[in-house]
Amino acid sequence: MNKVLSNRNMVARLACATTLTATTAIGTINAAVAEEPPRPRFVPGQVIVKFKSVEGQRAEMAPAMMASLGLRSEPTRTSGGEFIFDLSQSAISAAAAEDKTEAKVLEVVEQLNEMDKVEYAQPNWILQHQLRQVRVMAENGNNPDDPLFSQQWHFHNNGTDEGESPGGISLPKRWQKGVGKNEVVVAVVDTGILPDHADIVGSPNLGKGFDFISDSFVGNDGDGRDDDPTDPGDGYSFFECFFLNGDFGPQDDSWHGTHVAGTVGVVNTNNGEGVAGSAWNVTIVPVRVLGKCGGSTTDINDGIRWAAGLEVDGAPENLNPAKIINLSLGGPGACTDSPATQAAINDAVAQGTTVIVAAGNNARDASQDHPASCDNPCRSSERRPRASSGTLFELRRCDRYHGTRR
Ligand SMILES: [Ca+2]
Ligand SMILES: [Ca+2]
Ligand SMILES: [Ca+2]
Repeated sequence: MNKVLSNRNMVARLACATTLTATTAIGTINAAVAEEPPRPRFVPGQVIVKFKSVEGQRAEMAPAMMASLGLRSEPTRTSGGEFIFDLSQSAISAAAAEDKTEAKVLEVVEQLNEMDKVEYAQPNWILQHQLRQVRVMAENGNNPDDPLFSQQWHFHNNGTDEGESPGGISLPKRWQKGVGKNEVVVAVVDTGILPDHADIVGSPNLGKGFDFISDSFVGNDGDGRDDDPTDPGDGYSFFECFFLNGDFGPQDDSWHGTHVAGTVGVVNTNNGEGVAGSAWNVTIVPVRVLGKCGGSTTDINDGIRWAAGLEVDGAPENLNPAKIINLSLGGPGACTDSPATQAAINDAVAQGTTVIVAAGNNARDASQDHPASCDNPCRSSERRPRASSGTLFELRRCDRYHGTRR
């Protein structure tokens, strides 16, 4: 357990944080609306630093140097070997007096990146999910027998005939060749899961997950990290999250992780209840990283590595390493601004895991989002671009199709 992170009160420190936007990488649809990209936001007062030398990292940042940068002397180590530094109280007070806390973090990041011994330094960006809009289509009447399948138009066979939907991913055709295997593990790195949902309870597809949200306010479950990835809801009241995600609110609970996991296949399919999943027999491992106002880069990265089967301090061994990681999350800013995110994806890919990220939501150029713009993942866009939008969308494209698979 990361005690330093788990004991933090993010509300008190969020005088100037921001937003990244999460999306559904597998399935579903979003009404793309062109808009100005939101300002990237980050955990106030936090800086992520990766030193070039693996050994003796603490020794390389002398107390005098930390003090000169305005950093506290007890950083927290991440799963990527980075350190999370907090601004010292005196530095925060001095910056706050001039309303420049956010600028101070960026200034320190710049100073650190100029040091020879620093591989990279960056803010601890905050990412967020994005609500989906599911379009209700006419009754399909095709298999399976789940009553709401008729509304899952994105699953239908592509076409305009009866029972078909333009843009459908033609799952009925694919199901004729097979409905998936339980040994295929998909980690849904998102807001968690509702294990007692009527269409999920008792599902053999639900594997053991973990809750990586270290801040109790964001986690909204009364504590920091824990072994229960149940989603307690991520709704917020007026102004509660404004400094974190720029939204005045209020906002209802999204249940985004349950939605994504259900789309992939955690739900019981062909059971005469609720909806159908894409893969009827897949194993879903819910990895909770997004809560109220979003989620931090460091929590998300720990979740990515754990999902891939890598060791993370404070978390138990993942007995179901993922063949596929679904990241329906992201936010403004190119991946080059978050090398820690790139490092986590690289580590997962090195394990033989395929990483799928959302791209193109809200009609934002994928090159200006991360992790959509990171190297290695497959990008899944939910909507083809409108020719007039000038927006870059990448539809289910993999930069590299990995030869090694579990
Ligand atoms: Ca918790
Ligand atoms: Ca929990
Ligand atoms: Ca069902």
